[in-house]
Amino acid sequence: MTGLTRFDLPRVYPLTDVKTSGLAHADQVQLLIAGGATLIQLREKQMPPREFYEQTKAAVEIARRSGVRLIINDRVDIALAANAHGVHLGQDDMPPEAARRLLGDRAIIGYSTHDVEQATKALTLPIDYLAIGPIFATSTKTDTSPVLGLEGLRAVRKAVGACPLVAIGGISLTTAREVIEAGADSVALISALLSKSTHISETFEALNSRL
Ligand code: 3NM
Repeated sequence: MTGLTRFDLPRVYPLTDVKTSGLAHADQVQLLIAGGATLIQLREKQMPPREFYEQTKAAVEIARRSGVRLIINDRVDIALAANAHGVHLGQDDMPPEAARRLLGDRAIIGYSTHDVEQATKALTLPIDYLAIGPIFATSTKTDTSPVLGLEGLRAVRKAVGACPLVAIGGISLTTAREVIEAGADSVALISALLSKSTHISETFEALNSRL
């Protein structure tokens, strides 16, 4: 296991989403950084790879200038080509072992899990943090597993010990605190941060200062 006890997660972990925000990835990254984000994931499910690569390059440049770490959802190739800090992989993406071989020891690798069994199995993988979700119902992602609730999250925390743990799925500005109290080190959010796209920096800052 590489580093499953060493990676220091920020309390709030924003994910970009062009559909929710109506903004390019680099613009979302800029606004999130202005609000105080230090770790950001680019999440893109529709754009042609060429365009996503260009947007990723622009976002990486902005992030590196501010000392912010940028993680790419699913696409190990684009993370590598655009010199991002790492990738976030789902259960059906390239296996973390293969991604680690391509990206090297210093890359950040996150991994999505959806129940206690998957989370426990992931503890031996060469990853830096685990994500668990959906905690609550969400309309941002359609192919989600059953909702875990706060009880499910507590059970996962118990099963994974001190492993860096990100909670995701349907988390709002008002439920974020109870999600942290139930055992998450960090809350990952899309719609709660991005749907009011004229206030992304302010929304991030307000949530971050409360957690
Ligand atoms: N992954 P929102 S739920 C990207 O369960 C993602 O693994 C999930 O968006 C999982 O904060 C989810 O708008 C959607 O609910 C998160």
